[in-house]
Amino acid sequence: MDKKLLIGLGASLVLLAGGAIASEPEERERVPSFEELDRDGNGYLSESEVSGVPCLHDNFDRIQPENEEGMNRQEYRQGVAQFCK
Ligand SMILES: [Ca+2]
Repeated sequence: MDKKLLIGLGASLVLLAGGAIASEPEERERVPSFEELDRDGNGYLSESEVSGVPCLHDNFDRIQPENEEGMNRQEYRQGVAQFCK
């Protein structure tokens, strides 16, 4: 088997695996709790702390945290209700 064919097969497998992950509904709907996300425990979620939650991270500016440290518990709840459906 030549190298190009092997590379092509490998790329197809990666695409297939990616599609399987993207269509997994449980992964998309589960949003970690405030406590899980607040890694440094300062009571605010920074942009980097929500980086694993696209619905919050992508809308970080729209959720508009009042505090420079990030969004507080109430802003987190509103953000989840509004953007993580
Ligand atoms: Ca924090």
